[in-house]
Amino acid sequence: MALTNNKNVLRWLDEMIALTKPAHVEWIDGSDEQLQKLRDEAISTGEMIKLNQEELPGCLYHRTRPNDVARVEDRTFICSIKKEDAGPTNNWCDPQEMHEKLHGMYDGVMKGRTMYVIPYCMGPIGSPFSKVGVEVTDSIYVVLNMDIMTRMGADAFKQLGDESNDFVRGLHSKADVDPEGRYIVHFPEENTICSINSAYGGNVLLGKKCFALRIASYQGKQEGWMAEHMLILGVENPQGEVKYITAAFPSACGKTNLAMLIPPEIYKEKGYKVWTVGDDIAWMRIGPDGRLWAINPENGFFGVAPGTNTKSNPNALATTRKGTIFTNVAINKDNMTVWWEGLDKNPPVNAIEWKGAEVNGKEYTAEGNKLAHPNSRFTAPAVNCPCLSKEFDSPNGVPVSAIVFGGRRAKTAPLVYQSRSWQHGVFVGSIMASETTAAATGAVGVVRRDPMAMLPFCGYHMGDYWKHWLEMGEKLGDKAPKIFNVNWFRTDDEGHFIWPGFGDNLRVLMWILDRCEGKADAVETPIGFEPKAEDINIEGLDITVDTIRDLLNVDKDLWREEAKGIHEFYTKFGDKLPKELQDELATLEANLK
Ligand code: OXD
Ligand code: MN
Repeated sequence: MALTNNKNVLRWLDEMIALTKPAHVEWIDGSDEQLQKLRDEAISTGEMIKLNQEELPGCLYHRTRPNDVARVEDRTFICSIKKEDAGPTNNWCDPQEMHEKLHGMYDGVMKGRTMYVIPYCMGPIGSPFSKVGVEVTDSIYVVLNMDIMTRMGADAFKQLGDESNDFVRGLHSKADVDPEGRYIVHFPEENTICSINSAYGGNVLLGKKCFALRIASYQGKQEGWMAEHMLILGVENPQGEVKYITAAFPSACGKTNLAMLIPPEIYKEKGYKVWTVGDDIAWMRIGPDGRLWAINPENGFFGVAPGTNTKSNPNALATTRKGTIFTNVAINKDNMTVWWEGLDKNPPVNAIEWKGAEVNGKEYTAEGNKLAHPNSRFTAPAVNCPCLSKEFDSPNGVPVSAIVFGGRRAKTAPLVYQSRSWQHGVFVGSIMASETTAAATGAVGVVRRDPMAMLPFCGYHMGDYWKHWLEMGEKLGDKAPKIFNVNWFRTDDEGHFIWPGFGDNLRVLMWILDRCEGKADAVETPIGFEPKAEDINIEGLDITVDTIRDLLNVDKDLWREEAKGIHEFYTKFGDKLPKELQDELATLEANLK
């Protein structure tokens, strides 16, 4: 029975049924009973594997095809009506042409299968920030993941109401999981996403990257708000006041670790705490008080498993101990628990590696093979997180004091610096870059520019996106959050990381928050304001003030090279590059003379 009377939903659904021709249609109401039935069915067909229910209650395992293990940027399209609206950093195709192509591929694709109709809400139900999507899919794996990652079920239709047409249409079919026919397509002007021939997380959980970043960034531009690839965390001081920071880093720079960090002993003793609001996406609006407020539109964490352990991120590990779906990690066959590289130094002897082969895990890894795929994942409910913020479900979100950008740079970027203004901060975000981790062997890696960590996720022209950032800054005026850049990844001449990172990153966040409250000094450098070395608290650390001085050093020669790289990058954007950013680049160059 239909879960809504909304004619816009019903009309679209009729079209999807006529196109894909499923044998059955099942509305997902999100009830425990329905989800249990789907879990049982997926276990009986082998789509999901039941893990040890004593050690990992409610946890399931799923393995994808070896050709289907990550997001596919080269098959991801933004089909705006005008090519220039997609910009030079997105694949584009004419919407009509793409619809025709996809139509042929979706025609009858669900014959003999069940179509699941998933209503879901990104953001807390009842929040003015929240938006509704409907995903139809032929995959139970998608239904069970969407249950964890979103507010899924009948309540989402309450949020939408009976008349509204403001919902994102998502059509997914795993089809034959054929990489040649794999497409992840966004039609921003039609509020529509089409995904076909993949059954892997980021390509098929359409609420996440596809909606909450690509479509939502476009909506934000139209409606005056921002959808960003940012974590949200709160730092509580001993007086019980909590200040919030959002931070954007390219994929694989430790966003989940920072979002869940455990304060160093000296801060813990004094009563400091860190609270997680989100680890990947922030939707931000100007509140009635004129400040910028953020929500996490998601309801769970889709985290990279390898490298997660009791030291790097005990909170994430604890979050995965119940009600979690593991994808492409390894299984310990003796007790049906999970394992991945970096969990501990004890790979299971009787292991099932991620592709499904039974191997001696100790020998297999000793030969240099990986038991878990490097992009294997956990899908874990946010409520499991020991440090989940009590504001997680707050309809108004949290007020943002600071926005932090960062990347992985072996030499160029200092540990931390502050932008001179919002406009300069937009420049700092626009020049974000990361180096490939060849840096670990001493060689400086290849620089990949990833402005605001949004390069693969901005649903429109990056030049227009920067303009939108500048306009938001104008509206915020002196209530705008302060903008910073951090780099945890500077290396010494042997290629070793100098800064301890992980929980100790709080020491840098403390300077950032002190700056926001006017409590800390700064020194001016060619690239922005830096802390005085003595103002980064190193109590209890094995490093000296001189090391901090080194970490803050701005090498003018390297920055002159950097400026050349920025010029080159900026030329891509032609006359859509805001003049303000051109001016900021000129200022940087003048400062480096
Ligand atoms: C992610 C990513 O999966 O950024 O979050 O790639
Ligand atoms: Mn991400």
